[in-house]
Amino acid sequence: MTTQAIGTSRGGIDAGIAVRAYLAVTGIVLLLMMLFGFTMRLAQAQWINIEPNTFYMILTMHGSGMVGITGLSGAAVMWYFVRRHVPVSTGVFVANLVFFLVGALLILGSGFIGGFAGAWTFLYPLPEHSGGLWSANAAAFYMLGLLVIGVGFLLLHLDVLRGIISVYGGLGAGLGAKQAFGLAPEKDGPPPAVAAATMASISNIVGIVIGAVVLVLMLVTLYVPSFTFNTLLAKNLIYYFGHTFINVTIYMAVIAVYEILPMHTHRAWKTNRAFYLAWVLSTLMVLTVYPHHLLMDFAMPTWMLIAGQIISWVSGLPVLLVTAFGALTNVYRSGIKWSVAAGLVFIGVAGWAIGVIPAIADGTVIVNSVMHNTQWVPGHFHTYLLLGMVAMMLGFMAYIGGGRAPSRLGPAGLWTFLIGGAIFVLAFLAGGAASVPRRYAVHLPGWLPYDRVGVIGAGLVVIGTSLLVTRFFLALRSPMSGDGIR
Ligand code: HEM
Ligand SMILES: [Cu+2]
Repeated sequence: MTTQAIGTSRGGIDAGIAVRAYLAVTGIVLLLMMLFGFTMRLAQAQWINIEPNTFYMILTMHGSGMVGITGLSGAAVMWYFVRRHVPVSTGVFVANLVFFLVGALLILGSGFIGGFAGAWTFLYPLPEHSGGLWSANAAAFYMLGLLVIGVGFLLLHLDVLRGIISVYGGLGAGLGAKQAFGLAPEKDGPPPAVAAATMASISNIVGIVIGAVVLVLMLVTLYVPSFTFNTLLAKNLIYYFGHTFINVTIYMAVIAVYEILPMHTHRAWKTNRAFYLAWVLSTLMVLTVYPHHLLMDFAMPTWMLIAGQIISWVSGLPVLLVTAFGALTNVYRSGIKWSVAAGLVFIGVAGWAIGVIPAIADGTVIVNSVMHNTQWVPGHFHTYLLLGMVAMMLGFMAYIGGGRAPSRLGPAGLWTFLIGGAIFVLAFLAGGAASVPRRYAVHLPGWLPYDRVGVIGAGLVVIGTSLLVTRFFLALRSPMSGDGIR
């Protein structure tokens, strides 16, 4: 692979160590958050007993922790690969990790010490009205934690865009806009990592700024109760931010697919006009699709809901299609030698594609009015996040730290993760189809069979992920293997 990328350490922190630090933090936080999820599933299955207050606190910590850690690890994938093409600052990259850790501590403190349980979506005015369960300070710590994490990501994405502009001359060129519209030869387009990083950074910058606006307003309402603002506006701003941030985690992680599969097939990833067009379109659509979270809000302007529904059907699709098709054609008859890394990123594409189908169904008004707030929703998003995004990211982790780890650990981890993951998400989807509500601490007897199958799947996911993370940590002991980053 390319050695000595453009941004290679100019004194100061070594980029290889920084990426490994990101992944080490990811391994630990991911497993911790999975254990939180496992605990919730055990409680719903009535195999353990926890207070509802504690359940909702754990739900809040799991939701924000998972969204945060997929963001962080997605950023590691993006930065590692985009850095081969454009100059980026290792200092900013490390600063983002520090901001993340500080924010994560604030958030964990708000939950485990302050009892904050307003869900990761902190829907206004819930944080302010805890019914005595948590204080204004606890809610403030939570929101400050999100703000601090947002600042880190903002700096990182700005730095990535600065690097892209310095090499390609503009954001349109970074996306391959001319290629998308047939105005320039396909072969002169940016590499896939650059197009994806441009899209991800533009979207996340807009989303984070909007998120910061609503967080600051809500912080004021905590201490100045006479200050209020429109709840529907707040919900729009929050879901704009939340939808964008979580979607961008996938758009960053997918870069691992574009880079790792070709190393195994010895075929370059084909970037044609459709590829660039897909990335241009999703940059536009990710900004307009969030109203699918508000389909049951009758006070929303109808045209926005209709737009949200239609764009939901098409917004994820272009990039998904070019990626799935690209992955299949890259692998087909290539004589690929599968490794754990290649297997995981391939599973990631499949998990993403499969998970989007029930998501699109739910983004449709008539389906949403039945499935809204059932476990259908965690069913679809765990499919494309766990079996999609996290699988791609674990593939990246295996690629960075694969080399000299014991050989059995990887395949055993991969299969346990895959089988467990499938059982786990199917249990959610089946529960949703049977109208089991989401976000309920206490389940009725008729719902328990779904929950119990879910526990088994979740347990296997935790075991499989532990094996893969252990493999990564064991590989850290040996000198950095030939991934060309030093
Ligand atoms: C072992 C793996 C995992 C387990 C056992 C697990 C378990 C759970 C459970 C039980 C819930 C609550 C479902 C309900 O509403 O009834 C939940 C919600 C959620 N999970 Fe996971 N999960 C896992 C992995 C992930 C991953 C990888 C992500 C990635 C982002 C994630 C993000 C979320 C989010 C955003 C929520 C919604 C929280 C809310 O409703 O406010 N989870 N999870
Ligand atoms: Cu959404």
